[in-house]
Amino acid sequence: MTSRTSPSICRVCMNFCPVDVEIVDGVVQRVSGDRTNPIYRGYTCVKGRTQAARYTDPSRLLHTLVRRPDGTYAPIPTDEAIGAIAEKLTGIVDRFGPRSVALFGGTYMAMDSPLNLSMVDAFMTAVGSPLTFTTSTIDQPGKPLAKGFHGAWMAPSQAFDDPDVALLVGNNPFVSHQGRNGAPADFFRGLAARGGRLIVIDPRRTETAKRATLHLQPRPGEDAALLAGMIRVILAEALHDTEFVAENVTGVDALRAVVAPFTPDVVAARADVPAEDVVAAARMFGTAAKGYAAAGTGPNMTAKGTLVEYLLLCLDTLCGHWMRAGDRVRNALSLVPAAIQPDKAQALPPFPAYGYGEQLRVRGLTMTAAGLPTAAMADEILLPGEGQVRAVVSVGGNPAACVPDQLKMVEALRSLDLLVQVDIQMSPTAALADYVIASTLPFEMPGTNLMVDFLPLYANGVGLPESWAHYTPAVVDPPDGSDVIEQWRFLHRLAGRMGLQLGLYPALGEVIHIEGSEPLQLDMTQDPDTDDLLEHIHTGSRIPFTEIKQHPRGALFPDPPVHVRPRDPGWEGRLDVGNAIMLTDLGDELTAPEPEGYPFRLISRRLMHVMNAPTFAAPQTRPRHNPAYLHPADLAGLGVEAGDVVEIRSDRTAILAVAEADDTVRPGTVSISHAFGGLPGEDDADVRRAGSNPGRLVADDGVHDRFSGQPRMSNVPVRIGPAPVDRR
Ligand SMILES: Nc1nc2c(c(=O)[nH]1)N[C@H]1C(S)=C(S)[C@@H](COP(=O)(O)OP(=O)(O)OC[C@H]3O[C@@H](n4cnc5c(=O)[nH]c(N)nc54)[C@H](O)[C@@H]3O)O[C@H]1N2
Ligand SMILES: Nc1nc2c(c(=O)[nH]1)N[C@H]1C(S)=C(S)[C@@H](COP(=O)(O)OP(=O)(O)OC[C@H]3O[C@@H](n4cnc5c(=O)[nH]c(N)nc54)[C@H](O)[C@@H]3O)O[C@H]1N2
Ligand code: SF4
Ligand SMILES: [Mo]
Repeated sequence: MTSRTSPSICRVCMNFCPVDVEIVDGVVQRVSGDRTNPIYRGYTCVKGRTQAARYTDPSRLLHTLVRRPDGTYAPIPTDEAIGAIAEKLTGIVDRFGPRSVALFGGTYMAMDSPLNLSMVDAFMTAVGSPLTFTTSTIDQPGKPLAKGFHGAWMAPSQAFDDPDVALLVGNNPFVSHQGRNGAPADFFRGLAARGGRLIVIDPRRTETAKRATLHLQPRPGEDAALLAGMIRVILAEALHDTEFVAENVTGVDALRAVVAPFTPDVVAARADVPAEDVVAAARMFGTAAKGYAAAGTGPNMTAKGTLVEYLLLCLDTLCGHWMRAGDRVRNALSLVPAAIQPDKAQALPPFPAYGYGEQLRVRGLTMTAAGLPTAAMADEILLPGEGQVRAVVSVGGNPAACVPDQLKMVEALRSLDLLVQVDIQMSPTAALADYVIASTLPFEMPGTNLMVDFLPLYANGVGLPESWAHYTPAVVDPPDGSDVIEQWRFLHRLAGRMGLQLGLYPALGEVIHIEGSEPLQLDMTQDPDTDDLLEHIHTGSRIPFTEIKQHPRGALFPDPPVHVRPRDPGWEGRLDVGNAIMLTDLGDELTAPEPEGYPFRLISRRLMHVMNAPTFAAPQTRPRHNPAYLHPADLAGLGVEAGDVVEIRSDRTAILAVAEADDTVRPGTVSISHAFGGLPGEDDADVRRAGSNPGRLVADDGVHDRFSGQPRMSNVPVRIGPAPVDRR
């Protein structure tokens, strides 16, 4: 028996915890947190700690599969599959044009290797198709979109600058690890130690809300009204940073006029929270010297994500919660190109964040700052005519389970001429695919924490508090006799077989157009060396890749220090808190009609033991299903007991779910996570084992955010009743 322990990076979720991987006879045996780590301090979650089981689970795909005419699957050498896919894709492009090929990129595209994202861009550019859909526009697309309406401060927010107040709206970092990355409790301890305040707005008394100084537990979907109410108090009591506003902000009078009707009483009645709590939250936020506001997925999924994110930016801007000239950026970017480090105390004025680039064929949707609206993907497949999508390549995601309006998406995926799914298991999408490419697992490939380094650029309040960089080599080989491939390498080989030439940009180079950033023309005749490509995509980073590689357990890189520079002479850019489109939408909030006949609101959430879709894991941690959590009083009112199967019905369709009692859930809401269950029509009998898919209850062309196209995936009006007798 040979046994060794290798340091590596957990890549089951985007927290990228440094871990020690114990390997016995070439097989991952045990994963534990690296206790020597100065940032994470040995932190891991249950998913990370139990992931060894993934490497040997009998349901792991070790071979690529091809669907036979009778619908069953047979193993096929990966290279043979790639050859066949190349031939089919080339035929489809020749016949229908490049736009007939779409790519779907899910969460694992961004996770196991930082090469995936660059390779996806290179591949789709070479194919000539603009149709890359990702989860970004069904997640928190309001974040980049709102910056377009508001503008962006060209230095970081005070989120990592020892804030005295944090306002978290529908965000639960204790479970999701979205927020301060690292060990979630550390941030909140630090905040409390400084005498700081935590304000949480969430219809559920979440693990995070339990630590809050003030928890508002409103009706879902009322965040815009609540934030407008807070802004009204801050302006009325002149708690804002008048000096910062005078120098850098425009639109205050317009905002003041539109928030005028959002009095504490009006807001309190709408959201069903105490009026004095709205005032208290505003004062807590407005009087703090330093602070920040951030939303999670919940509010972004209410079809008002752009507006909510805009109002949060307005709150931060009114209170001057942005870093100033001379401030030290403690978490200066280490791995992404240094040229995009925000480090100047000045305002980038508003810019177009939608309405440009690719025009989709439905609902007037276009390219956006958050990417192409994924809610239009099913229509782009189903709608006949010029540009109709005939083939989809899906990497790192599970569109058949995760994209809202599952009924339509599954119909669309079934209708394709070619569906290729890269996966580690027979997910619902794999079960519809013509080819299922068996993917390598994270410890079997090199990687870096590039994506978590990038997070502070994406939004306020996400990322690591210090400059932390980490590279890991592959620490184990794929299982003996297996034939698995990295996601990016699959795309590279596929392009090679299609006769395409790929140009690989450094990280974000293609998206952000960094001056001097040139694509590396890849050798298409042989497999590239992973580390050579990693070195290329980290071109221009503040810390050279070769330096990062010398620290097997990762390292802090405080030097060279980054300080915020003063405003350029003559710079006149201003942030806009009075955008006419946003303020019109806000004004409409007070008159929005309530749907009748649906007494409950279904709200989104995450579960500790899974990363979205259930993946095989150690048997003791694998959840059997995703419960529909209801307040005990609601259960009693429905005449249902915990553990009973209930029917949840929206205006789109109905699903079955297993009810569970939970007094942290606001009465009148049902809190349920997504991506469970099987294919429509096949999973009802199995609900206690396989769980339920709330995305099935959502129509992709119903109530939606008009900029991102994101449908209402939280605050969904539903009726709940006992399941039909034969289904209980
Ligand atoms: N109703 C509703 N719908 C939602 C949401 C919601 O809250 N409610 N949330 C939305 C959000 S925020 C997101 S990001 C999306 C997520 O949507 P997706 O990204 O599509 O979903 P995931 O479950 O993260 O994708 C996981 C896929 O990758 C596979 N996988 C797991 N581990 C690995 C690995 O190590 N390597 C590889 N190659 N594959 C792996 C899994 O088998 C699965 O098929 O869902 C969205 N949909
Ligand atoms: N353990 C675990 N971690 C994960 C994931 C996972 O599936 N499991 N998924 C990952 C992904 S893809 C993402 S995008 C992040 C998401 O990270 P978060 O956004 O922090 O995810 P959640 O924990 O679902 O928190 C959303 C919160 O919004 C609340 N909410 C729902 N509707 C509303 C509303 O109308 N208003 C308000 N104010 N709140 C509302 C819910 O009650 C919930 O507590 O998590 C990531 N991390
Ligand atoms: S928080 Fe995420 S990265 Fe850390 S151990 Fe858990 S799954 Fe892995
Ligand atoms: Mo997400």
